[in-house]
Amino acid sequence: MSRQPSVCIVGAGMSGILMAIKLIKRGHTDFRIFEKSGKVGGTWRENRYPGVACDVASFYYCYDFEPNPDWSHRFSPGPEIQQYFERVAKKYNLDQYIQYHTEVTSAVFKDKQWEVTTADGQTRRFDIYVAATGPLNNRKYPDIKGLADFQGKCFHTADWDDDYDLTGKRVGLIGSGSSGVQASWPIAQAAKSLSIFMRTPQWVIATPNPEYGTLAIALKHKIPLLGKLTRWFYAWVGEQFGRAALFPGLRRKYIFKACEHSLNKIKDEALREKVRPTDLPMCRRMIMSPTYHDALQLDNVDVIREGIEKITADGVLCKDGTLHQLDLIVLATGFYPNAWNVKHIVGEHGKTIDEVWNTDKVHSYRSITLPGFPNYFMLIGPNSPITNLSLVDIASIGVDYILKCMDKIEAGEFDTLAPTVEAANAFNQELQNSFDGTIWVSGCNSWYLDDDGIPQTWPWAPSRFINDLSEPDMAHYETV
Ligand code: N01
Repeated sequence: MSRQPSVCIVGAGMSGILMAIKLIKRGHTDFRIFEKSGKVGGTWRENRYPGVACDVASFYYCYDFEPNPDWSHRFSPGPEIQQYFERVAKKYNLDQYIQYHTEVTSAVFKDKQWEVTTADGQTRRFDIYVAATGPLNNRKYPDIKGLADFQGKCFHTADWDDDYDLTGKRVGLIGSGSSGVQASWPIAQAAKSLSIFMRTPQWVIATPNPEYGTLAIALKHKIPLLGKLTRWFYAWVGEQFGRAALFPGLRRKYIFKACEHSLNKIKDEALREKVRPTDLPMCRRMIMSPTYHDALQLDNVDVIREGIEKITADGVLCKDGTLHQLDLIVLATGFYPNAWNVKHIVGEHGKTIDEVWNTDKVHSYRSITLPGFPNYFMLIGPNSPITNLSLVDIASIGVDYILKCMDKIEAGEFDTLAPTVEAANAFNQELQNSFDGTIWVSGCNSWYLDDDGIPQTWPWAPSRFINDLSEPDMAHYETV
């Protein structure tokens, strides 16, 4: 291939935008981004529920080459994060490369290229396919009897109705993971009442979320090193959390203590015990919230642990026979992980990724490539270190890896590459054998675990991810 390989990027969220910018920075313009919606931002465009924020500090949850001295809080609100990605996309003129309202309906590997068909019926060919669709974009709706019978309003946290006025409303919130926890305080503040239907309590650290004053912001503008130091500091904090999840020790003990300390913010013992998790902190996603424990103690908030029997026209009927009459039901019931639109991606042997994963479980080679799918790359793919590294870092490391593969293609070393089955199997075998001692297998149920109870995370330190993806190991690849 004596020309720049053409690149198809699917998704204009945090990782798709990053891929595009790094291509541009390298002088590469032969690429297209397909985005199913009308805006960039991905997660932050979709998740607009009240209270949405990132549990990674803002100075760390942004691109290192596009620092933002203007972050308003340690954990800035979701709309501010969305504005950041919109601003960066605008700065790099990404609109000219993005095809909005265009869903990819199939991608078939043929004659050393990806034949990509979109919902508008068009088909184009690309040398490289980058799935930048994120690990959590497929909403999970609860399988509760009668949900469709409810006569009030009902929506998922990722489909928040911005026009719905909460004032004076009786709101039911099903789910108490990160989304439900974050939404509790602002809903309780605005609504008449909030009934939280909590099936499994989760540990929540009451992390303070200070606002950065004008002086702090001005200083960060004047001395960019301050922003960099803040970023490094939060990267270090993140690493401590990551290590605590991997093996027992002081870090883990400290986090357990912080969780217990946070729970003790609930003064009423009965309420405290009602929401006390029975599993270990970090086994499920650790939740950070400065307001959750306060929200639970508000007079208009009720925590219901009785279990849902069914939903009726008027509200939620619990197993103890109580009918909770509601105007709105918010489904904070999460997402299906690894929904990569994989039903429509057909590799060189004529099988879709979905078929391959149904036979061999969800797997990858080092989270980024897949045997039988040449020049196919996943950003934040299966088993990425989503629990011990910022997603921005994971995406960035992945993008750099893809660019290194592209360098080799451009240098004429080969046209296509795909990991060998042996290399992927060896990686996955080692991965599955390495979870002993990690917190994720300490006995809880979470979206981290696959159907066999194997975590879909990274069992090693982030340094191994950085190292494993620092350079494509060509001994593990088949090339054409
Ligand atoms: O979803 P979840 P989420 N009846 O899967 C409950 C990221 N995120 O949207 O545990 C009753 O964690 C379910 O109960 P149970 C982050 O990675 C990040 O909150 O299955 N309840 C659980 O309580 C996070 O981990 C941020 O018993 C039902 C809840 O719904 C991931 O997204 C913010 C039920 C689902 O919790 C997902 O978080 C938001 C049923 N039938 C999200 N079905 C930040 O960065 C489900 N539930 C801060």
